[in-house]
Amino acid sequence: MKRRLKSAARILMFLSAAMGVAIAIALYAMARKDEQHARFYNTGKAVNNFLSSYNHALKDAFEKKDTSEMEGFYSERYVSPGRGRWELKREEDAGDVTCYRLAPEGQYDYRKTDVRDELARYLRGLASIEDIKFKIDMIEKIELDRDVQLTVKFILDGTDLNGALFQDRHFYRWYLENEDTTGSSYDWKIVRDELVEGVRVAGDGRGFTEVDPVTVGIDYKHERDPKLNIKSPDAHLRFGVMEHGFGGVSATDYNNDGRPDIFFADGRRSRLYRNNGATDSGSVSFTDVTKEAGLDGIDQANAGIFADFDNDGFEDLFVVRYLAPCKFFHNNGDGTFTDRSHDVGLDIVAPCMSACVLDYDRDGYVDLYVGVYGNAFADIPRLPFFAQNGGPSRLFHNDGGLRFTDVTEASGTGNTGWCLAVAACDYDNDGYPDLMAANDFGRKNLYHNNGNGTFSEVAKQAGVLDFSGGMGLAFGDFDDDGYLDIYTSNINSNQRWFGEDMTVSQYTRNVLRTKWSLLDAGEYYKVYKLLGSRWSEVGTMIGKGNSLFHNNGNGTFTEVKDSHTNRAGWGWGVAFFDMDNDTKLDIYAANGWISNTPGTDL
Ligand SMILES: [Ca+2]
Ligand SMILES: [Ca+2]
Ligand SMILES: [Ca+2]
Ligand SMILES: [Ca+2]
Repeated sequence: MKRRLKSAARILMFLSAAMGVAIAIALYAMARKDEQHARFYNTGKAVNNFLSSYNHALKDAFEKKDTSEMEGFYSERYVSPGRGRWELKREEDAGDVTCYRLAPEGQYDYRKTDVRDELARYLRGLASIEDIKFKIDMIEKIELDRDVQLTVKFILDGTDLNGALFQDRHFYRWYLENEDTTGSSYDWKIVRDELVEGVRVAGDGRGFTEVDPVTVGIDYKHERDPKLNIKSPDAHLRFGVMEHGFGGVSATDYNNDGRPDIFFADGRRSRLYRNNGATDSGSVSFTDVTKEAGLDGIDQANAGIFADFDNDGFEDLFVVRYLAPCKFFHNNGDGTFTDRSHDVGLDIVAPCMSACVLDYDRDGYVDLYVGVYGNAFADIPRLPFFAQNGGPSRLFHNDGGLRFTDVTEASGTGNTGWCLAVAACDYDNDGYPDLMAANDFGRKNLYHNNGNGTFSEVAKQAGVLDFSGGMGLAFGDFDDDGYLDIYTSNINSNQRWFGEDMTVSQYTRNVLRTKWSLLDAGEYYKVYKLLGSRWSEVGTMIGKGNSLFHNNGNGTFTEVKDSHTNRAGWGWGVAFFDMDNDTKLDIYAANGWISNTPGTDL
């Protein structure tokens, strides 16, 4: 017995020694990787500084009409074999704008003097510059501190010699080498460049006329929910970003006079403006009818959803509120509303953010789906790219007029992401409306309506996981094939390069060293199950911007990557509409964020 114990102790000692060695090796390997990551980060930062200097020098060159300083950015060894000259070539006119594409002319080798002449020619074609942006798009290859192959995004807003407003969006592939001889600093030079893609869109800027809302009677100014003001000592927000996430606007004809009215959902005082119609001279006016309609005093509101829930011919109002009881107002048909929130069963309290209506069981009564975010007072998004500690979003069945039943669980629609937007449409044309949800810090959910009161989550199979900071959703058949396509809004970041593999693995190492590696192991496994071997790309997916998905007509979607619709800033709301009545759907993508100093927006 004693001998057995002794040998067990020996084995145990050997095992712990082996484990100790394994841990030491792992920690050493991790430290080496950390150091590599730090060099990756510094190289990236130095390249960003190079781009920023290039940007300023280009502006100076335009103002001084002298491109000699630009030569300093190109190596004496610069040569681009077979590059040829890049020229803007006019494409077909698209409505009231003109599109040009940058294309190579000839196939001869390009030298430093050729680039200088090309830049001078380009700048001579401009009458004014409003803004220039030069950013890293992607780092394609990197030898730390030595050379970098990257794609660069160049955006220039200005006017041309004919007075047209235009924007150039060009992508170049630059090969940079560090020509610093001291070995301790960075002196990047371009040794070769290639054209990836270049587009110019020009127009007269008069497609729409801006009207000061006050001149037409709309004196509304947005205010935030006071409880979310982080400057106030009472606001104990764990997730402070929430203070910016408020407000919404709806157009509806609440009094059936054929003219769309406007409702603003507000943090302090929501407002309804009646559209008085146009006078003979064409001028339109609105009147603030909030009080007389019985809608005064609605605060903490994120969205006003108008729909005729009881089929009496007048649009009723559901108000989505954040951690305050949601509201339901019955439209009395005489220009007034009555608060029926409690007796219809919709005075729910949750971090509600958005809502949409759909008659999911086709009983003739519109049902309601409410998108629920996370509780910013109690939580932060658990994982920045896969937060599942929000919600649940909720589906309410309309029981035939003015009574609703929560059917979230039975229907399988309780999305637990930090949901910012929901939308309904019958994407597979089976006659039953389906549901989609956009989640902040996560993926999209697509709920296929099975036609029997239940839904199946099919985002992965349908190809619309679309990992990012999901903000908005829109359905529209942009190619007129009879199947509704999807446009989502996400974050497009100038610092997307910082989300590349090396940073994701750095993040993984950091997590491994904390208790979270055990606590969140299940969440990481879920991400892996969704993305498979592509999991390490999640960092770049997050910052890549809005997505346009074409409906293949068989229940799946394909992202239209060359549609030029993804770079719309930090996306918020999105909509399809036909701006010029040519029957082809256009897109309006709102964006907005509190930007830091240029180049540091993530
Ligand atoms: Ca009604
Ligand atoms: Ca229904
Ligand atoms: Ca369907
Ligand atoms: Ca379509």
